Amino acid sequence: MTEHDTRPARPGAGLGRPRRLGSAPDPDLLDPMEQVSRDMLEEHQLHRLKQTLRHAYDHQDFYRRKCEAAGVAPEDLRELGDLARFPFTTKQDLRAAYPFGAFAVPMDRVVRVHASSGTTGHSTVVGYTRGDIDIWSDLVARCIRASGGRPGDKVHVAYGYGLFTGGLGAHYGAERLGCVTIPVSGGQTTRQVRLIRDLRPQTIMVTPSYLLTIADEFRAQGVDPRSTSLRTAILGAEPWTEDMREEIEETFDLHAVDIYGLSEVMGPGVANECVETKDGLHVFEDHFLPEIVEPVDGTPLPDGRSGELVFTSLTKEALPIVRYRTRDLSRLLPGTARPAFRRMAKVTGRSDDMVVLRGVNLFPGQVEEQVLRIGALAPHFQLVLRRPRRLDELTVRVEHRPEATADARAAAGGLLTAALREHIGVGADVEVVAPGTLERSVGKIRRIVDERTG
Ligand code: DLL
Repeated sequence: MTEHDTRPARPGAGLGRPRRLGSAPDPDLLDPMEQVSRDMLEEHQLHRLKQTLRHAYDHQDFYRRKCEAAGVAPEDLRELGDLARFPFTTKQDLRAAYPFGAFAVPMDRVVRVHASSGTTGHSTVVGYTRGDIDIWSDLVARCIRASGGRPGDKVHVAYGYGLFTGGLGAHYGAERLGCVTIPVSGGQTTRQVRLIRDLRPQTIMVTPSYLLTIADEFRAQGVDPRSTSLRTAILGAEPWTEDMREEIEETFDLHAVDIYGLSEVMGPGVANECVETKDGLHVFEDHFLPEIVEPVDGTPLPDGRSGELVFTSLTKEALPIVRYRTRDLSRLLPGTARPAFRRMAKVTGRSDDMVVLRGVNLFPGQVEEQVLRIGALAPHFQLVLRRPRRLDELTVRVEHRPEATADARAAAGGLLTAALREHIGVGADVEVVAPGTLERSVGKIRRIVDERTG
């Protein structure tokens, strides 16, 4: 690093904890909108929100019909709080409009489509005008910079390229920031490792679960992952916990920073953590208005309360989206490193990934926390659901670390069962299996294996 280099230092480098965090970027590096006052931001939001509602109402049939049924029209919005009177948009609305029915511009203005990674039924197709791609690129550039990346850095993109928004979204943002963009996509893990060793990127953009797969491959090749050139990992597209952050930072000696987004709202770059605080993700509120609602009945909840995230786009042209129900669970907090933008707490899970076991609600992230607190266990686990006799049963299948002693391995299962009971209140069987037994992720990981029948 040179004297003028504003990139954050590596976190550990033998310093031990507490981790030395990077410093805030030079204000000259920030977008003007990242530095405005909250009042000025809200003025912008109101102006843009009025435009978005008008655009959606005039050009999105399904949304106009919903507004008519609810008895509201764009002119009813006078202040930001009036948004709560407008109907939600749901995944079902977008599915019913498949493939292009939700587009609000003529097809000759659409320059790109992506599709959501829907696990059930039709996926949803989303579209972008040239202007949308431009703003998306700016926002992902903002994310990389907030994570510690700087123009001239090499960025290894291991999110999948294709209909998934991860690869191309990251790619355009890295180019926009002026980085040397390495478009690797997901998979071919041996090659990922070779490219990291040979091209020496400073930044990697990848799902946290796939980064663990890459770490295994480094070790398999006899290379310590801490010895690589990587100093920043921009991780998202799936939930991951603070314990996982610690695991990954320790494994690679880098800063692990959270990036959030979803295709229906844009793709990656709706919110991102700032490396100097790593305290939740600043929502880019000049382009997206976040709300938290009660997941069952949709009642708006105040900042600080946990519930389902809802987003309204403020500048999108091809697919404006009003009050989109994400099913992601989080809460809104005041801004820190970017004071005007509120933060969203790390997503704890999706309401569709919630397992209800004898009345107790459980998310894979809660199991992840407990697994990672037991030294002998590796961060590779699955939740297997079965229904042997009318009642659901959960088995946590988890790998032990290769270096764990026989005694530690023997004790680990019991420790995890006890921790799950004590901290989450569920009774689960634990099967400790050998390293490399469980399926590895090359993108978004599947944590829940549902073997229930009937
Ligand atoms: O996953 C966009 C993305 C790509 C985000 C790369 C970040 C990095 P979809 O395939 O539409 O888009 O899936 C969106 O993924 O509703 C969340 O459930 C989950 N998700 C995305 N980012 C995070 C995150 C992309 N940082 C769905 N933490 C969202 C937790 C996340 N969950």
